[in-house]
Amino acid sequence: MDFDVISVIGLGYIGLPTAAAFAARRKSVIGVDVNQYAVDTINKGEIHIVEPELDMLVHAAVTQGYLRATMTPEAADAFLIAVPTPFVEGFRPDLSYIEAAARAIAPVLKKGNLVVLESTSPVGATEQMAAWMAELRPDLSFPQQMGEGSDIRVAHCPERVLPGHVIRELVENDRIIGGMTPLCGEHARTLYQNFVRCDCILTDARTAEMCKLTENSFRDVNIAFANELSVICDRLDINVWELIRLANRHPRVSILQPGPGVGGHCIAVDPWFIVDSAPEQARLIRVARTVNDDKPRYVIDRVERAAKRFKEPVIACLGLAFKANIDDLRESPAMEIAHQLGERFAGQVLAVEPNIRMLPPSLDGVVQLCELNEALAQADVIVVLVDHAQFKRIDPVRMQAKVVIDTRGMLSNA
Ligand code: SAJ
Repeated sequence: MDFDVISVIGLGYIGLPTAAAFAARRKSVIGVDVNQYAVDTINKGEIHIVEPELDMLVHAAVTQGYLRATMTPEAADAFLIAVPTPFVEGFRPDLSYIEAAARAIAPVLKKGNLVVLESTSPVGATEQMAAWMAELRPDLSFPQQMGEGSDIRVAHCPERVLPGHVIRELVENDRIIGGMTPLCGEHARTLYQNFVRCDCILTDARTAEMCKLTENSFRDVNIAFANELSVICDRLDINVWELIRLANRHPRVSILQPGPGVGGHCIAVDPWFIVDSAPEQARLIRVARTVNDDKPRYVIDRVERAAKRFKEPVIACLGLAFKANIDDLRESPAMEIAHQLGERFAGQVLAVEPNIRMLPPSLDGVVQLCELNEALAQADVIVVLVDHAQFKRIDPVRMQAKVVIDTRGMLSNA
């Protein structure tokens, strides 16, 4: 089986690097996105998102003619769907982007095509995607109807890359590939072996879906353990960072780091897909989500208590991104904390975020974006929300006369 033309649907944080990775292997790649700005930017050889090294890859792919973007799907040998899967009211998964993508490519599908769902999805989503395509193309057979003899092959291959390290991890991470039939899996493996240097391991689609959710839930539960420890240690007057360092000297203990909460589009979302599909059974996973979601409120309470010592306290929030050394503010606990503090202490809250040039609309007029030096000079209370590299270089002397609330253990772990 040959995959000469590959179409990637969804040119965001996952789709665009993946499209560029295939293009770098001299495959002809058609990127499809509903966002006109993204399509135009990519066709100029530029990028609309921030990810190290991606700009060079996309520039090369476009100028050498291996990658082009469009808003309308076209015929290809393989289709990869990398669209968002957020949740809606009641933490229920929202498959509407997958449905829209499946319906958009259905008209251009032809016998022998492979369709791979990359989006992190609840169990059963790949089968559902195949059903949507089958509904629109009664002239073609799909695996749920014809098994190994189907015209169209369908598989799930969840993305597993870490933002900030996407280009390296795309190539170096193992891939879990869940075919709707074993042959579907084998076709998908052949496709990914174009650029994946590590193992492509085959399973069925439902196990692959659950595997991705399990990975992120495992991390969420473990961060919740660290966050709960940090609250217990505050109560018992113990330095949680030292405690974790000591406990981790045990050969079978490896505790993660507490923080102001869990952000991003993945770890704070995916566990809910498991809870939604098995609400009675997923008790620990649900509680972990709640523990992590409660952490920003706990931080705000601490800041409010600390601020009581001052008549008109100036509060500096260090960091707005959802984790260190990135510019991504999506679902960031730091944003939530800065926002609530800004409303509570109007005109007195400064925010330092070296990775952005202007505040997002939700914080505009609520807090004041300022340089690190100015914030350190003016603040009575300093709240470390993100351990960006720039903050780690702060001379501790500059914080001595301040009240410091360090949610990341930046000072204790220095
Ligand atoms: N965090 C802590 N303490 C820790 C580690 C992380 O509070 O010890 C917080 C971070 O500050 C951040 C959040 O958790 O707010 C998530 O950050 P992360 O670095 O753990 O993960 P993401 O969301 O950037 O990427 C995760 C990764 N999954 C796992 O490591 C199991 C990545 O491999 C996935 O591809 C990605 O989710 C995804 O797209 O699903």
